[in-house]
Formats: sequence, C-alpha cells, structure tokens
Amino acid sequence: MHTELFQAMAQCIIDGDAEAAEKLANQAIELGIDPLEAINQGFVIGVNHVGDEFSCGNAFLPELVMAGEAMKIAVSTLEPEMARRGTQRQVFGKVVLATIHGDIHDIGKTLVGTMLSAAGFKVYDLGVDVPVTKIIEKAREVEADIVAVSALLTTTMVRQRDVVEALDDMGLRPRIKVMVGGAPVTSEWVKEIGADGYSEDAIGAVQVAKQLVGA
Ligand code: B1M
Repeated sequence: MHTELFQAMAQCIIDGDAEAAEKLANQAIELGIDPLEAINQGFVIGVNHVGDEFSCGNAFLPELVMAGEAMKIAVSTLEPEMARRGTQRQVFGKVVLATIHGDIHDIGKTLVGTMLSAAGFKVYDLGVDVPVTKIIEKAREVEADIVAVSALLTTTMVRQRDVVEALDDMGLRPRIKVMVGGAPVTSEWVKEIGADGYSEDAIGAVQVAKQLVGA
C-alpha cells in the first residue's frame, strides 16, 4: 500500500541520507503507518542491502557508517510513536559494549554498536578505555545477554581474556556470552581465551550476536 514510501525509506539508508530518513520517518507518523512496519519494510531493507554490499566488497566503510547513522536517526524518530502506540520493536537481546581499558580506538566499536542497535539489539555502549570491572558491573546491572569487547592494540587485546575470566569466576557464564573483535583479533585468539564469538567487521558482529542469542 505504501510501497513507494517504503522504497524511499530503503533508498535513503542506502544513500546514507540522515535528513531524508528523519523526514520520511515523520511522514510515516503523519500518515498513521505503524512505525514497526516502516522500520521493517522500509529502513531495514536499506541497511541490510548496504550490509550485504559491504560484505562482498561493493560498499566501503563510509557508506556503512552513513547508512548506520541514517538508520539510527530513522529509528530514534519513530521510537516515541512506537512507545505511544505501545508497539515494541523486537529486541533480540542486551549487549554491553566497550573498548577495553588502555585502548582509545572507538571508530570500529561505535560502528559495531550502531549496527547492533539498527539490527534490534539494546546496546549499552560504555565508550573507550573501560576497565574490566566496569564492564562486568554494567553487564550484571542490565542483565546483559552479550558482553562485546573491542581492542585495536595487541597490548590491550590481552585484556579481552580478563573479561572472559572475570565472568567465569563470577559464575556468569555461559549465561552471558562474550563476543570480541578488533583488528588484531583472530579466531585462534578467540579459541585461546575461550570467548563465545568473534567477527572481523560490524556486519559479521550482528550475525554472530544473533547466533549467540539464538535469534
Ligand atoms: Co591507532 N593503532 N594508535 N590510533 N590506529 C592502530 C590500531 C595500528 C594498527 C596502526 C599501525 O601501527 N598500523 C596500531 C596498533 C599496532 C598493534 O598493536 N598491533 C596503532 C597504534 C600503535 C596506536 C598508538 C599506540 C599510537 C601511538 O600513540 N604511538 C595509539 C594508541 C592509543 C591508545 O589506544 N591507547 C593510537 C592512537 C590512535 C588514534 C587516537 C590516533 C586513532 C583512533 C581514533 C579513534 O578511534 N577515535 C588511531 C587510528 C585511527 C588507528 C588506525 C589507523 C585505524 C583504526 C580504525 O578506526 N579503523 C589503526 C590502523 C588500522 O587499523 N588500519 C590504528 C577503522 C575501523 C572501522 O576499523 O577499528 O578495525 P576497526 O573496527 C572494525 C573491525 O576491527 C571490527 O569491526 C569494525 C568495523 O568493521 N571490530 C569489531 C572492531 N571492534 C569490534 C568488536 C566486535 C566485533 C568486531 O565485537 C565485540
């Protein structure tokens, strides 16, 4: 029924046009369209497309970042209407995300957070240079399903192991899964430290997170 509008929504995400995303989201509200329908039949189609293009090397980081930002604006514009109507977007799970202590690289971590939010996870992004204790504390507070730890330096990557061990020591695993990532992280490293999942990029992180929560 609103095919053209939904197509425009997908397209504005593909174009990374946050302004258009906000405008179209408001238009959907004015037309009385269910916000969830607008997200799933419009905006999500666009972000999935960009993700697929990125995975096969046809799109690059700036496109991914811009699509993620536009998606965030669309969702946040529609959220109050969802709350008003009492419709709840499916939430796959809660993720506590951080760049580990000693490391201030945040571009990749933030991108992972944006993509996880866009895909339907509730993300608590603690920022950069976050001590292990603070990550665990937050995970307990919000009853996280996943703790996601980014590290870009070989010297800080070792602290991902501390997160796994701390959760083990506190008996919080296997309920809370640990996902790690960052340029120096490899699947061998993941096995060595006993983490539950790893991804090379933000799109992969969404797939891994979904697997970890059984979605
Ligand atoms: Co730094 N730095 N840096 N740096 N920096 C690297 C990482 C480095 C590889 C550069 C190099 O030497 N070639 C090198 C690390 C060497 C090593 O340890 N092996 C390095 C170094 C040495 C340093 C300093 C020590 C330099 C110095 O001061 N002497 C210093 C450390 C500061 C600190 O953290 N304590 C430092 C500082 C900085 C800046 C502040 C200048 C800046 C960061 C700005 C910021 O983040 N706000 C910076 C940058 C920009 C880089 C490079 C050039 C780019 C990183 C980036 O943003 N990439 C980087 C070289 C490189 O990686 N090519 C480098 C883009 C981003 C989208 O990718 O972060 O890899 P990435 O994230 C990807 C994936 O890794 C994955 O998905 C993301 C999206 O696809 N991913 C996850 C990331 N986290 C994930 C989590 C997941 C799953 C997937 O689940 C939890």
